[in-house]
Amino acid sequence: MGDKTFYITTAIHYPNGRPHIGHAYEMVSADAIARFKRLDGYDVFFMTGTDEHGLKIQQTATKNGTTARAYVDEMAPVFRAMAERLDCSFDRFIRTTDPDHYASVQELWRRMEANGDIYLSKYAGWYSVRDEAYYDEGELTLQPDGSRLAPTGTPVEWVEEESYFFRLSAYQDRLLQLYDSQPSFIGPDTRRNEIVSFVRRGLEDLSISRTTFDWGVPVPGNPKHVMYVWVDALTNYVTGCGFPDASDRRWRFWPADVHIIGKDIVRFHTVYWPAFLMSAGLPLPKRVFGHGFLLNKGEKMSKSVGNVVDPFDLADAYGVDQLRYFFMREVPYGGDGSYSHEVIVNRINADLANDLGNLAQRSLSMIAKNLEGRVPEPGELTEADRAILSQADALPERARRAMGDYALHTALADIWAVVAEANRYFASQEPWTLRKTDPARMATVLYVTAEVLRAVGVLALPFVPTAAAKLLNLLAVAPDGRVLARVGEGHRLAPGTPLPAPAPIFPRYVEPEEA
Ligand code: ME8
Repeated sequence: MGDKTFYITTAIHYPNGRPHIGHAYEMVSADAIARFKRLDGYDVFFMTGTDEHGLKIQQTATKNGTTARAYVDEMAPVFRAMAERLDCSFDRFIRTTDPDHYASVQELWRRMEANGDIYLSKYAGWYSVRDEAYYDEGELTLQPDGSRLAPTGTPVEWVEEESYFFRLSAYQDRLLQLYDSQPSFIGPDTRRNEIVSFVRRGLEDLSISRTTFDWGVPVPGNPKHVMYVWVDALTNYVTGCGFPDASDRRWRFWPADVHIIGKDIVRFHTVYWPAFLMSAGLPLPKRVFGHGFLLNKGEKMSKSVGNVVDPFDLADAYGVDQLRYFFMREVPYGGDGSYSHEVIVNRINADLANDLGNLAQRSLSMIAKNLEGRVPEPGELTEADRAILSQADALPERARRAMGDYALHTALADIWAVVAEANRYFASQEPWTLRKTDPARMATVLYVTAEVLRAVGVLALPFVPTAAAKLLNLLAVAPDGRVLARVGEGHRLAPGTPLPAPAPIFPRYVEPEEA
């Protein structure tokens, strides 16, 4: 472990239904970033989890004839199982019902109160139960029947209750100053612009407690109130680092390097969350990155439309690595993308089975058949050899740059560009012809190809962990060689090393009826 730390979180997911493809997408993409940073020598803390309080959960539980507690105890493990099924390397799966979280949120509240930012008043406004948010009159659309809809399309109702308020209005200048002095705080840029103009329009104080239901964290000193679910939810990020215990060994991870969240909750993370932290006197996260939405052939997924795609079914149908690759390669990170069977099959067969799978299979079988299954002894390198090797050697730096901007799709495109180039190299060198005409040259070509595959294998680990590990096994790369620092000239494969028998790493996807 290096001494450079990296703390990355996903949003904590509402377990008021089964996980959907959006949850899977967020988890997998955050996992790839976490794995990439580990590969690059960072001491990484990766946290995901479930957001279990609030009216919506309570209502769903009641509808299911059970208690909120029993309901979340049944659903949270399904989210955890999904993270495990998708090979996500989380270090903690936090639940907002965890006892240490209660202690943490209540302490954050006390600190905000001690700073003079919390006061008791009355709240009256248009509330969407489904969004767990109040909306301004001006944001609503009036329906022909006189009812009103939130901008998200959900119904709102008029609610009046005694409520604690957070003095958000006092933070406008400090927030604008933050966006200005730390331009990378909000990514991608489109999201940043939206937030800056939202905050410029002025901020109202925020109602942060509820008395109309009790499934939440009690307000310290006034347990008639439970905390507004977003105060509770956002605080999970510091709970994970041991807050309020600054002597906890995980506290070294705070402030977070990045919160990975979806575009719909950027406002909560870049307006409310930094204001709460400023009020409590805690350091702010370095970056909040809002990824896009995955749509089902262009349509937003929703339970009412019936097009929610079960991530467990997708993993069974296509394979975990295949699904992960599709998510990260197909959709430019930060933008929206759409899902369809055709596109995913095309990606699996073209990029994985053909480009990488075949190249590995062909070159490694030639080594097995003609070179006693040992890493070949290269002769003098030609211009073509040096060109492809230098492209492979440049991958760590290129990937660091792309991943530094959370351009996961670019990192993958760069890796697969080297795979494509290696295929062209292999085809033009014709090692199968050299076998008869110039076996020494064949050995060099196979050596160079194996070296490129080694670089690709290491670089692909964060994205397709199982298949990449298989490829590195086939190349007899030791565990300590599976890091970015070992890619390149100083650490080439040692000629003569015995290799295991080649085996396919990416099978073609065959339609079940054809199989
Ligand atoms: O918002 N495509 O939970 P959530 C991609 N509990 N991402 C999607 C998506 C889609 N179709 N639909 C949702 C919450 N997401 C809160 C978060 S954090 C302190 C509290 C993303 O279960 C969404 O943007 O509704 C969010 O980042 C995450 O999935 C969880 O959504």
